[in-house]
Amino acid sequence: MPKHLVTSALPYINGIKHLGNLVGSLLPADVYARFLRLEGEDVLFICATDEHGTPAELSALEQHLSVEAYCETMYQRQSAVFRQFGLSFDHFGRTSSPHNHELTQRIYNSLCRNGFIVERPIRQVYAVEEGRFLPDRYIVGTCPHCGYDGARGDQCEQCTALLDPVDLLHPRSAVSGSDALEIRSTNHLFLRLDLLSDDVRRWVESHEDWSRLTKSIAFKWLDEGLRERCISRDLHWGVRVPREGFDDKVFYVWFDAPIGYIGATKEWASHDPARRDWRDWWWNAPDVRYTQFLGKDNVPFHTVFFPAMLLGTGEPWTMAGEIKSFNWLNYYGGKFSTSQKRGIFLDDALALFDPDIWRYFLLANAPEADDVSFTWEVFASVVNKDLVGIFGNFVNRTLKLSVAQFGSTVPDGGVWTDREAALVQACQTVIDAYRSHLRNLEYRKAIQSLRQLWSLGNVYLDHAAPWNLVRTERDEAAMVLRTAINLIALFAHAAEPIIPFTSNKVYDELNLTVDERSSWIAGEIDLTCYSAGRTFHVPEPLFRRIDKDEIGALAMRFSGQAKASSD
Ligand code: B3M
Ligand code: ZN
Repeated sequence: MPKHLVTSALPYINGIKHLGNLVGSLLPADVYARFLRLEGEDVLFICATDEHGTPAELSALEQHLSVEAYCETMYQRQSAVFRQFGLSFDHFGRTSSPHNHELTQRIYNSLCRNGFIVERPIRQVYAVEEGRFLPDRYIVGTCPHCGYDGARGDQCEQCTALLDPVDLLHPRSAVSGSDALEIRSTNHLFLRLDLLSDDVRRWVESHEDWSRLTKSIAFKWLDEGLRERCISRDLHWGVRVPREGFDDKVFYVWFDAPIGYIGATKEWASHDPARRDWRDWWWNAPDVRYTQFLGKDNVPFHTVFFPAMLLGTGEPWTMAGEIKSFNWLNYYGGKFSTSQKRGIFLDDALALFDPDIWRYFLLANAPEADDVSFTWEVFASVVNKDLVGIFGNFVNRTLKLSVAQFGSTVPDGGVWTDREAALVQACQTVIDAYRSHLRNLEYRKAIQSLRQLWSLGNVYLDHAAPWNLVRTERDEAAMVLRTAINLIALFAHAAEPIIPFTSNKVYDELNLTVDERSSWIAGEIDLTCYSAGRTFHVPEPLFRRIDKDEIGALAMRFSGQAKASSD
């Protein structure tokens, strides 16, 4: 039986992430990990903060913190938010961990030994007063295209033109403001992607089953021809380059970030060395099936750059079997942006609605085939229709009627009819489809199936009409309600990978035993196991309706941020 390694793209450390980050990798990875665990598979779900690079240094500078202190604070905040969303990482690590530093240097050394690293001089901007080379983003000046005077050396945020620092008019250091800048030559390291191109292509071609999005981006890069890529930077914050003359340099953040998947696994294993070995997952481990989740901007790094690094070592590293990539979730047509604070951020989202509301909505609208635009209207309509109208309503009407007629124990009496046998059949068909969608990483289809399953409950009740039967056929009414209560448990189990908090609430209300709680929908469906005489509570409505006024208020409240995008 294969073991499943699951990773989500590593959220960058600067700032609380937004809904786009959540639906673009973290949440689908969590649902998959939860699903596989429920299916009884051996799963390791790994994530970490991606901490190196210029943006972290610049954010720390802005907040007058050392970069270490800044990253520590943000790591704690990100971990807390992800926990509140129910992301069930086996380990949430940090790319700044010693494990990652060591692995990064080790992989670099192997690449060096195999002749895939070359040292070349490049011309860089040097800040005379600070006595250091400045990365592109550390240089600001006036954009030659639009005249914006805060343009960065890599890109103008106003007109989005890609820039070279030498293009800027009146360039100055973003750190000190000093304009005493010179162009000087300094040596850097390059990874010979050109030499690794054939190996990478062969590897990509061996994965015919990848999605169109993943494959098209990979081949676009390969077809354009891979060129050697600079993997060192003139920074202090990062993984030291173990090479003479490189004391003031660190590795490029995209060099050590993907190694962070391995580093975080190593850290996880170090917490229980008697029972865990990171090599079981990453080194010479043909029984591992590795699935990566990421947004489309990260595809080139996961289909070309990271694989090239691993292949270049000539060592038996585990490589991705499946790469599930996502398009963008936009905010009213514009991009969510951490740097521009546009869109809905995860801490605000949690203050507004329960995590399950977001989890369900985001997966129902996952940007799988295309970019998707978030609007409060669509959000409210999904919540009101599916969660309030279908699942919540079924639970509520079933338990309320049952209590009113038979008290708060599962009613006794009556025998099954063809209607119940047909119900089991129908549920079975939908559940089979649901499980196969989850296994195939088709989230929208999975949610459609879940919704369809829940609907079977309401259809059953409408058809059997126990509110009429209670007057004439009390035994049959009891049997119908008992069956419906069993359906509630079944529905909650099925929904667990998607809305785990709600499922657990339902388990509580139905007083499920420890064993019953951990049961899953893989076996044959049994709508009799929750038997007569057991006690339950009627929960508060599981979800609340979002009305027009509230939608208006939300759209208003977040419109400032949406508007800021266009100025
Ligand atoms: N940190 C990209 C991002 O934050 C990134 C992913 C790294 S995965 C190894 O958009
Ligand atoms: Zn510009």
